[in-house]
Amino acid sequence: MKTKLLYLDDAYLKESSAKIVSINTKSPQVEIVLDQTIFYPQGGGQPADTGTIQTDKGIFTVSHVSYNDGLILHKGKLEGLMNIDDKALLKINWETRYHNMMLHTAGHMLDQAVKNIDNKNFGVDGNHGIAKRAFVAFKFPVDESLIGKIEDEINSIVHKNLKITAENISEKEINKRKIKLQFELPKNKDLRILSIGSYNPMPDGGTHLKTTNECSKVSITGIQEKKGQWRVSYSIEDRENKIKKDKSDSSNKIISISELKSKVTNVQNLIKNDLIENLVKEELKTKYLGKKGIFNDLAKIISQVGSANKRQAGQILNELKTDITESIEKSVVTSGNSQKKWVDLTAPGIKPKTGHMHLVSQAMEEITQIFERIGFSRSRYPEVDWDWYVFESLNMPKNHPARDEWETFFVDAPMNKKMGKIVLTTHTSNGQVREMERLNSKPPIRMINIARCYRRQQDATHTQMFHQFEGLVIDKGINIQHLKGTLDYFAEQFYGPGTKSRIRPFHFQFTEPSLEVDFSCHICHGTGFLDEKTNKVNGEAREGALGHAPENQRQKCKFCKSGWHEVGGAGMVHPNVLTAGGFNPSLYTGFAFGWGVERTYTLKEGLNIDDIRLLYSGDLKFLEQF
Ligand code: FA5
Repeated sequence: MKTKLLYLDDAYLKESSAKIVSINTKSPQVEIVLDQTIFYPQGGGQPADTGTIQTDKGIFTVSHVSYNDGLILHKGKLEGLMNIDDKALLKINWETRYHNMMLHTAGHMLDQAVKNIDNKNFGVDGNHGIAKRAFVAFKFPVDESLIGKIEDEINSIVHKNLKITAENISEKEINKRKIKLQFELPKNKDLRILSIGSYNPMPDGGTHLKTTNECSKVSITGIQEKKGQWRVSYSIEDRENKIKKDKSDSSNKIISISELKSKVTNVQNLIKNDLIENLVKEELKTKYLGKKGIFNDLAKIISQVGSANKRQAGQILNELKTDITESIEKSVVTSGNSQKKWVDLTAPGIKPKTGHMHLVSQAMEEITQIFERIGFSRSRYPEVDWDWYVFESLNMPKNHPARDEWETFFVDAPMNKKMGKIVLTTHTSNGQVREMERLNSKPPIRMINIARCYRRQQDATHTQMFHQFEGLVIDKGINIQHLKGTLDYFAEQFYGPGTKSRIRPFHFQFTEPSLEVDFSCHICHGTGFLDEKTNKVNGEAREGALGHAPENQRQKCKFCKSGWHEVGGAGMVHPNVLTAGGFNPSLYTGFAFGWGVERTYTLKEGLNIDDIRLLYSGDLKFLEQF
C-alpha cells in the first residue's frame, strides 16, 4: 500500500480527512501512517510540514514527516487514543507551509534567473528553508559581482506573473516534447515536471505557488564556493510583510451599501455609548472627528464602494458626520468642568438584562421536582428509537390499526430484524420497556421520563415537536387508587390548592383499563360556569343561588367550556407490556400516565396562551413576558 499524496494534486489544501492505516508507538516518537495525506515529507530541499491529526478521541501533534518506500510517516506526540481505521481530520500549519512553498518556488526561479544570465550554468542542488537556510548550488562559478543582476532578474520573473504548473509525465513524453533535463533521471518511471511559464520544465516533487507574483520580493544574500559548487543564498520578504500585503489587497474588495450602513450603525452605537459613559467633549471630537479619528477612517471606504454607489455612499457618510457633530455638541461634559466622568448616585439604576429558561424548560423543571418529592426519579430515553420500544413492545403489533393515531415520522435507515424500523418517537411511552430493562425487571419502578416527541400534526394545540412526561410505577399490589392519588397530588402541586383530577374510560393498547385524565379548570373551578365562582362553599357549588339557575341564564366559562381540561392518558400497565419488560404479570402490577408538557403548562392560571405554537416561535416579545 502507498499513501496517497494529496499535496501533489493541490498544494493549497490546508485541511482534509484521512483514515489511520497504522500507528507505531514503539519508536521514540509515535509514528502514524494514513491512507492519504496533505503533510509534505521533508525532501527536495523543502522542510516537512507540521500540524495536527485529530480523531474523536485523540489529537496527534505532527512535528516531523518523512517518506519511506511509498509511505508517509507522520511523527509526533499523541494525546488521547487513536486506533487503526479511525477517521481523522488533518490540519497543516498553513503559514509555515505557505512560506516553504514560496521559498521553494523562489529556488526554481533563482535557477532560471542565473540561467538567463549565463546560459550554460544550472543549479545542481538546493535547500529551500531546511534549518532556515535557503540556497541553490550551481555547477559553474557565479561571481559575487552578479548579485545585483541576479536579484533584478529573479524579481522580474516574479513580476511577470507566470503560471506555475506541475504534471506527471513519462520519459517517452519528455523525449517527444524535446524537454531538456539537466540530470540523469530514473528510467521507465513517470516523473513530476514543474513548469514556470514557458521556461524549460524541471523535475520536482515539492509544493509550489500557482503564479510567480504570489512570491514576495526575493533578495540574494550571498555567494559562496563549497565543494566545487557555487551556492547562491537567497531570502524572501518575511511572512508578516506578505500577510500584511495580502490583507491590504483584500481591503480593495468592493463594499456594498448595506455593509456601509451597518458600519455606520456601529459608529452611531459607539458614540451613544460614549455619551452614556460621559466621555469629555474634546476627547469625543478627537476620537470621532480628528484627523485619525473614526469618521475619517470610515470615510476611506468611499474608494471601495464602486462608482455606481459613490453618490449614495457620500450622502450616508455626510449624514453620519452631521449626526456625530450634533451628538458631540449635546455632550455637557468638557475638560473645563470638573464633572468629567461624574456619577449621579441618586439616578435610578439600569437593570441589567437577564435571560431566563424557556417556558417549556421551566415547566419540565417544575414537573420533575413535583414527582421527585414523592420518590419518582427522572429518566431520559432516546427521541429517535426503534419501532419495538415505540409500538411493538407496547402491545401494538405491526400493522395494528391503533398505530395510525400516532402520526409517525419514519427515519430512512435500514431496519433491524427484531427492533424494526427507526422512528422519531411519538410518545414517551417508549421509555416504559426501556426502564424495565434498565432495572433488570426488578421492582420497584417509579420513573418520570420527560422527552421530546414528534408527530405529523400542526395546529393551535399541536406541534410537530412537543414534549411529554411519562410516569411509570410497578411493584407488587399497585392499583388504580395509587394512580388516582398521584393524579390528585400532581393537580394540586402544579395548578394550586383545590384543583382536582378526573378520570374517564378510554382505550390505549398498552394499558388496561385505560383512562383519559382531566384537571379541573382554575377559572370556573370545575363547574363550567363563571358565576359559580362567587357561590362556593369549600370549593363546592352552593345549593340555591345562581348555581341552580337555568343554564341559559348562566355565563359559560370561555376557558374550558366544560369545567375540565383534558391533559393526556393513563391506565394500568397491560400484562403484555409487563411481560415484554421481563415482569411476571401475575406477581406485579403497575400504572402509567403520559401527558403533554406544553398542554399541561399552558393551562396554568394567568398564562392565557391559546396557541402552543407561540412557545416555539422564538418571538422574544412573547417569551420575555414570563
Ligand atoms: C399518548 O401519547 C400516550 N402514550 C399516553 C399514555 C401514557 C397513556 C401512558 C397511557 C399510559 P396521547 O396521544 O393522547 O397519548 O397524547 C398524550 C398527550 O400528549 C395529549 O393529551 C397532549 O397533551 C400531548 N400531545 C399529543 N400530541 C401532541 C402534539 N402534536 N403537540 C402537542 N402536544 C401533543
